Amino acid sequence: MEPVIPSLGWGVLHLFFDVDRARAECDPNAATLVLDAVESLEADGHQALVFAVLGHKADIGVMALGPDIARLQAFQQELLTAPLIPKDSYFSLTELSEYTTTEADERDRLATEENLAGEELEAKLAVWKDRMVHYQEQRIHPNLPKKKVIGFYPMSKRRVAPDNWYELSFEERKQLMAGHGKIGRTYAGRIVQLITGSTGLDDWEWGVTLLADDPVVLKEIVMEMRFDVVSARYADFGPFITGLVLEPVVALERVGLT
Ligand code: 76R
Repeated sequence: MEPVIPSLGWGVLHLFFDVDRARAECDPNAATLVLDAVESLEADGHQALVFAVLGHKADIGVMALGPDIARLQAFQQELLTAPLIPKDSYFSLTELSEYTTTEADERDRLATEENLAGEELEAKLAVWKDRMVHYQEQRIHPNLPKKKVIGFYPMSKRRVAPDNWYELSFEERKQLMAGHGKIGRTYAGRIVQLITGSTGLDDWEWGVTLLADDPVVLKEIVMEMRFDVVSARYADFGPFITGLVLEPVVALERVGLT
């Protein structure tokens, strides 16, 4: 199978299934088919999170990501050999944001907000640069942490006058996104967010994946961002789905696949 490697970023598939109970009952290998597919995907340098979905939007979800989208498609197909009925899906790519703070922005902030200059400023800037290298690498090639809950929803920026995000100047958008980033950073350590781009690839412009140990934090961050102008005025949201991230074998057991 010939690999298809995006020139920037990794492919991300969010897959949602119901269990086909009739087939599952007479298939003694039901769980093994899924477990083997996950194991071989991971052996090929990709990652997968398996989660039991809360509510009846689906029974089980799998978030799979990695460098080769042909490999992800093969994985998607392998899962269908198990007694699973596809319910929904989302395809996106990891990306860097064009609004990421630049070195010049941070230098400016250190000088004006923290009143730093000379060596002191340079030292702080060097620490920031190190952190940014790591941050950007994590956005493009994320290493998904094991948290207890996952939240996923697609979103777009609004394009309806007078609230057309795409008609704002880059400076206006960057300034608004700085406010968004500031709120986001107050959640450091409590939430891991992965914003993946899907403009032209799937029905919305981004997939938002949130991982946390406490489901309250998922609710809090989304609520707080609703009051921030970027979300309040310029964002539209698709359906939300929440799940319990578990060891694959446990997640499968919870939905009746053994
Ligand atoms: O300052 C920086 O350099 C990075 C700041 C940053 C960018 C550029 C950032 C920080 N985000 C960025 C881009 Mn975000 N984010 C969302 C949602 O529910 C909602 O209202 C919105 C869904 C959440 C919860 C969230 C969380 N962010 C984006 C973009 C791309 C916009 C574009 O390109 O036009 C979207 C769609 C988006 C949406 N954001 C943060 C967070 C959190 C927690 C942070 C801070 C954490 C961190 O810095 O790692």
